Order: sequence, then structure tokens, then C-alpha cells
Amino acid sequence: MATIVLGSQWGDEGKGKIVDVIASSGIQLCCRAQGGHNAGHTIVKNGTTFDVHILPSGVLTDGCVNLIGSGCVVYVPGLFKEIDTLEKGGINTKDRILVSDRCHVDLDLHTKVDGLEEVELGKRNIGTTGKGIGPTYSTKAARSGIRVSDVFHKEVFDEKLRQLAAGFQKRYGSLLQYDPEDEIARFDQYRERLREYATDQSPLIESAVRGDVKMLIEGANALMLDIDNGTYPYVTSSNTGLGGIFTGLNIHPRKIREIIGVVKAYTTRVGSGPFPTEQLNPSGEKLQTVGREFGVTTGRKRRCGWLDLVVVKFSTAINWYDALNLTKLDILDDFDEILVGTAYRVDGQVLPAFPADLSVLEKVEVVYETLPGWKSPTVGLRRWDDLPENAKKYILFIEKSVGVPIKYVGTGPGQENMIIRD
Ligand code: 2SA
Ligand code: GDP
Ligand code: MG
Repeated sequence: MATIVLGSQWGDEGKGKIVDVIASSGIQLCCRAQGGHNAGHTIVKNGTTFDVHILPSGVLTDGCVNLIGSGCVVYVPGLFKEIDTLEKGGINTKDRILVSDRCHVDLDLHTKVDGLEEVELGKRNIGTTGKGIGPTYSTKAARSGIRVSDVFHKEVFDEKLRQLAAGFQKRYGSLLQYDPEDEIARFDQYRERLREYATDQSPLIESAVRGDVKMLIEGANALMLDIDNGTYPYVTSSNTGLGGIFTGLNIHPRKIREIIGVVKAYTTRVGSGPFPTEQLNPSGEKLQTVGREFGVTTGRKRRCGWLDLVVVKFSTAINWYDALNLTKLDILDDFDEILVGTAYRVDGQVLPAFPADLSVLEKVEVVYETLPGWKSPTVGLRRWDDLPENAKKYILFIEKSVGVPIKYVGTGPGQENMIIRD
């Protein structure tokens, strides 16, 4: 049976931490289904901080095997670097990392194109992580992409890469400063090492499902960045919601034990795009500094604002969460009042749901509920009964509004900083 962990907002809710907590409870196989090394998951384990980008967060749990599923895009030197860094940090990854041979390869070519596309967009740029994610998924959809299995046939790989580069060279001319022969030479070095990790995913998942292996699936990015359901075009290029798990991993839908939605106690967003509850004022700055809201992959300051229940309810309607993990409650410890967005109004009318139309989103007036702060530290608390009354009220208000039980409450970055409710 599998547990799925999904981000419910615009990412960085703290998925890595809950994945680590659950993985440590006997998970045998931890999988990523979509995204690439744009993701950044920080895990604080026994006082040491680890960042993973393409590797599933289960890599920090001894004995847990980790699969990068077919729906992911893989930047090969980045993968190797992450593995090497973990090994240097004392994590034994031997025989614990697998990469589906159907994953598309994110090339340096894609990274260059990502930068050029952003320049072309000018003021309307997406604010991507610059990791080549959009171009890699684009070439996948255009059927000109290169898969991990292609890397093992040098002639095929070299020819495909030259052809792909020629296409982009036609489009960008001298702006594309890229020589396919250099990347071909780099892949001559990567080929043998990549072979160690490559696997055929479907028999693996099939036998795991039939054999009742304990599986954990880690979503990357989050629902509001989903290519179909998010704030398009200000999204990433994969299905970050529940759907992406099925296309990216071939898990049996009836073998899902639980879907956990991760909700930060306030909201953050990195990159461009609509953000109705954003606070461009001292409250937003306080959330950013106290919450240490910086991108794990790019180091960019994250935009900050109050919790938006319109977003969380929209995300719940799409991802069907069975339980929620409310994270970073401790960051709100020192606020006199805490605001929560409960509805959007346009021209005096409350919208029934999160709108698709960005021009409508630009006009929304957020309806806020103001709750009293608790003004006392919750950092490190592990028992519900120890929470200040106003913190309990805040959590219960969210639980009631969303209609999904909040099973986990994060009270700090460490694996142990968690209240688990029965
Ligand atoms: P891309 O690079 O094509 O996927 O970017 C498209 C949009 O998706 C957003 N995006 C993210 N948002 C939050 N966190 C992400 N991971 C890093 C982190 C972000 C970082 O964990 O901190 O370090 O900046 C992530 N990855 C993609 C991105 O900001 C664009 O809005
Ligand atoms: P992810 O992309 O969803 O895995 O989240 P990130 O790792 O990008 O960002 C979440 C950040 O919050 C990380 O630095 C975590 O260590 C930290 N974090 C997670 N849960 C908590 C919590 O409950 N309290 C505090 N203070 N930090 C947390
Ligand atoms: Mg992150």
C-alpha cells in the first residue's frame, strides 16, 4: 500500500520533512513521480540539514529504496552531485537509488533554452528556477526528447542531441552559445555510472504493489504550480497534483492507503504569478524573515502572505486529501493577530471557487477572518495538549473550513518537531 504526500499551495510547504518522518516508520520504497531538480526539499535529521532536489526524501532513511519515476526529468550531473554530497555527509546510498529508464533527460541544452525563453517573455517571465524543466517537458511532448534509455546507445543519443540542438540553434542563432559536442563528451563520462541506477520501473512497481511493499510517494512542487490546475502559465511543466502520480509511476489506484496534503500555516510563492493573500508589508516581511523563506534550489526570497483557504480548498477538491500536515505553525508564534483568507470577492460577489481566469484573479478582493495570535513559543512541541489555546483554535478553524483532519502539526524544522494527532 502507498501513502502519497502532496503540496497543497505553491510549494515549499515542508513536504521533505513529513516524507522523512513517514519514511522513518518502516517505508521500503520511496518514489518521486514528476518534476526534476527544480524541487528543493530540506530535511533536518539529528541536527544535520540535508537538501535534496531530484532524489526522493526517503534517501535519508536507512534501508529505504528510492525511485525517480518515469514522469520525472533528470539532470544527470545534478543527480550524481546529490548522491556524492549525501555520501560525503555519511548517507550510504549504495543499491538504494533507482532511476526509471523512461525518464526524460534534462540537458544543459534545456537549461540554456530555459534562460532564453525567460528573456523572450520579458516582463511576463515565469520566474523559473532556470533548471531546464519547461524545455525538457516541452521536448518530451514534442517527441524530440531524449530518455535515460537512449543514453545507453551512444549513436542514438549523439544523433538525437545533435538534431535537438540544431532545432534550437535555428530558433535562437548565436544567442544559444551551446556546442552539442561538448555535452556529448560529457555524456561519454556519465554513461557507465548512469547504468548503475537505471531500471525498468513497471515490473518494480508491479511487484511492490503485489508484494505489499510499504510505499511512500513524494510530490514535488505543489498543486497551484500544476500545469493543468495551477495558475497557468505561472506554473511548472508537470502535473504536480494527484494525476501526476498515476501517469508518473503506474501505481494501482486502489493501493493508495492515504493522501496527505501539506499546508503551510501561511502562504509562500517563488517566481511570478498571482498570489491573492500576498502581504507586501511588514507582516509579509516578518513571515519571510522569521520563516527563513528562501528557495532551496535558487536561494531566491520567497514571496509571503497569509494562509489562503480558497487555495487549500481548491487543492483539496483536486487532490482528495485524507489528512493534512499543517507545517510551520511555530513561525506564527509572535503575531498579535493572524489573518486567514476565506473567500474571494469580485464586484461585491463572492466567487464560488478559485478562478481559472488570471484577469479575474487580479481583481479579487480577499475576504479575511482575523484570529488572535498566541504570543508564546510552540517550537518543538510534540503534544496537542501543550499547545496554547489560540494555536489550537487556529488549527481547528482550518480543519473545519477545509473539512479534512489535520493529523500532523509541524512545530520546527527537525524531524522530531511534530505533533501527531490520533
Ligand atoms: P520551473 O523551474 O520551470 O519549474 O519553474 C516554474 C515555476 O515553478 C516554481 N517552482 C517552485 N516553487 C517553489 N519551490 C520550488 N523549488 C525550490 C525550493 C525553488 C527555489 O524548494 O525552494 O529554490 O527557487 C519550485 N520549483 C519550481 C518556480 O518558482 C516558477 O514559478
Ligand atoms: P518542500 O519543498 O515542501 O519540501 O519544502 P522546503 O524544504 O522547500 O521548505 C520548507 C522549509 O521549512 C524547510 O527549510 C524545512 O526545514 C522547514 N520546515 C518544515 N516544517 C517546518 C516546521 O514545522 N517549522 C519550521 N520552523 N520549519 C519547518
Ligand atoms: Mg521546496
